[in-house]
Amino acid sequence: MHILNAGSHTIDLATPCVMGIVNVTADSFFDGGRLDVDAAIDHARRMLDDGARIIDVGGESTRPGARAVDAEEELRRVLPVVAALARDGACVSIDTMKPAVMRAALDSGAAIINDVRALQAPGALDVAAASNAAVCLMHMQGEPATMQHAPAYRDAVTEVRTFLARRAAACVDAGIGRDRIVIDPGFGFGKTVAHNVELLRGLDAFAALGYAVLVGLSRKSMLGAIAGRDVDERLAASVAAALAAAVRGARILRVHDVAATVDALAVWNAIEPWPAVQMREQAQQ
Ligand code: 7PJ
Repeated sequence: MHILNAGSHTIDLATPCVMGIVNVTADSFFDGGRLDVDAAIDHARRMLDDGARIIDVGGESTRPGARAVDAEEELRRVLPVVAALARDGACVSIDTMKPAVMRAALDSGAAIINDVRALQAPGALDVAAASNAAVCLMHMQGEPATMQHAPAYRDAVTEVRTFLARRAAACVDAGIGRDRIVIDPGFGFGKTVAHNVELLRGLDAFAALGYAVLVGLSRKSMLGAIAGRDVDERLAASVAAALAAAVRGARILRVHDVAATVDALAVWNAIEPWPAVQMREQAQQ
């Protein structure tokens, strides 16, 4: 089975799919974000036309040094966007660390909780368990404000994989089925360029855990470091990274550039088989 169950949506992950990023923020690192709700909705609808399977809506930037936003302000930004897209029938993911925002977004029709803190905030796991939404558990070393100061691992792949396996097990213990769980190594979240490369090269070890793997590499600074490009010149590098991840078993690609990524996947799809990643079935719990 290669299925992700997310609220009323059943997402076929036999081939990789694309999650389009919509930032309703003032200070996101690439597209600057859009505080204008209508512009954010239009942008998301274009991504859906371009082939995005999921739209990830965020109202608080997690980039290093970004300003924190309180729950009320975050909700004011994201809820109208979540509600409009959910009304369209889109599969909407809410990118937040706050349980109150998770709950309100689910009430407005979100089908996936995407949490860079892997549901470790008090109450977050309970919100997810009380719903039928899917969850994306991401690894981060440290805190957004300081995570890039001195990231250190003995063995990045082993440490990150162990953390994600533990968080996924906590979800299963709380009653969240494996068919609702997504794991993500968290590229750029408390990692040097060398750590990120190591994690991407070792991505099959994450896929082998039996949960759907999501990666977010789009326009990130590691690609700037490798290609020597500013953020607005990282399209080709981002598409290459997305393909490299998909070949190693990633099944959800979180990107800004939906059309280009969908095209690249279509070409690969026509030529090469995707690795048969083993998603564990519920019966095996
Ligand atoms: C990620 C994310 C990521 C998941 C951001 C950016 C920075 N959520 N939210 N994975 N990155 N799951 O958009 O580059 O890598 S915010």
